[in-house]
Amino acid sequence: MLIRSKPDILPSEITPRDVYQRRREFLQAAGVLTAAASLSVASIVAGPRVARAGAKLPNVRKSAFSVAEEQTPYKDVTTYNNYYEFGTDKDEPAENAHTLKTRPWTVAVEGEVKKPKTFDIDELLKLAPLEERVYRMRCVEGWSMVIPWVGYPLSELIKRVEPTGKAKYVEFITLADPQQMPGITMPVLKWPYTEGLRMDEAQHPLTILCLGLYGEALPNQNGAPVRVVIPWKYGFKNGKSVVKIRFTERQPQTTWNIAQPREYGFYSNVNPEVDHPRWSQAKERRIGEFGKRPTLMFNGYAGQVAALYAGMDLKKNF
Ligand SMILES: Nc1nc2c(c(=O)[nH]1)N[C@H]1C(S)=C(S)[C@@H](COP(=O)(O)O)O[C@H]1N2
Ligand SMILES: [Mo]
Repeated sequence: MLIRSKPDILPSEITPRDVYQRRREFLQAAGVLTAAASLSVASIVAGPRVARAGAKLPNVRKSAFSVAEEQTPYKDVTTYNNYYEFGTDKDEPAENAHTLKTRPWTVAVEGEVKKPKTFDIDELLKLAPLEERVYRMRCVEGWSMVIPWVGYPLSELIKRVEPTGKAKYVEFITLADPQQMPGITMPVLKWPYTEGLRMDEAQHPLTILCLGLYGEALPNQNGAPVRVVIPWKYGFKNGKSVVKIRFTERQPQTTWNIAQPREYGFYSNVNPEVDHPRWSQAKERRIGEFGKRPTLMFNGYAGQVAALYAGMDLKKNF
């Protein structure tokens, strides 16, 4: 995500990765990297390899909602992150998020519900069968990944708290603890980071409460221990390290909309026809690939979600 004081952050953020990828591809093409040498050269170029610390999640079943595209390597998924509470550079969350304490952890579900309840994280892990959901993810900055998330439909949680007739929206409030999160001391965003969905979006079967990736508990930098994932919307809608879920009658405020209302709307559906005021959204760079590919309407999920927006002007409701 971009802040006004750093208007050129987009190309400068993407460039170091391009350099790394190109160099690696070049070395491979030139035959310089044998299977054995490739690891060590890659780690010199890219820094130390990431330890896989996440506990394996039990009984994860496959889901028909997964896409069959090539998955972004674990290393990229866990070292190229946006998590401003741990710093605004892509590599900072992986470096800094070890200070996040993910136990004990609770998620308070409140507002327009008949059965408000505070869920313990270990209860959430067992609330519904865990599924692997391989989703395309698209950041508003112009890059994308394919990530095998683990979770279950958010609707599983929603139905247990029984929303009232007044519930029209769901607000997600994430952790904001300066003791654990060095980035909170920087006034780059209004903390806590909050996001929101309309009820029908929140109940859509693609929307998941996410507890892991690559078959393991979520790494801290990816939003441990629990986040939301909504694959047809820009990355910033996918709030990390959620501590509160509130059902509301009025459309909730969202962090990026507060920061830059002209640039980040409430809906934030991936839409190649609505440019960001400062750059085109027509194409994206899949992390690990050369060149760019066209961005698809609703990130390729139009068949499943377009009906949610029938009759809406998506240029106005961006
Ligand atoms: N709490 C919180 N959630 C957040 C963010 C953040 O800075 N803080 N960044 C968002 C943005 S801009 C993106 S692209 C995704 C990145 O998720 P990933 O690092 O797991 O790929 O997280 C989103 N959720
Ligand atoms: Mo993003």
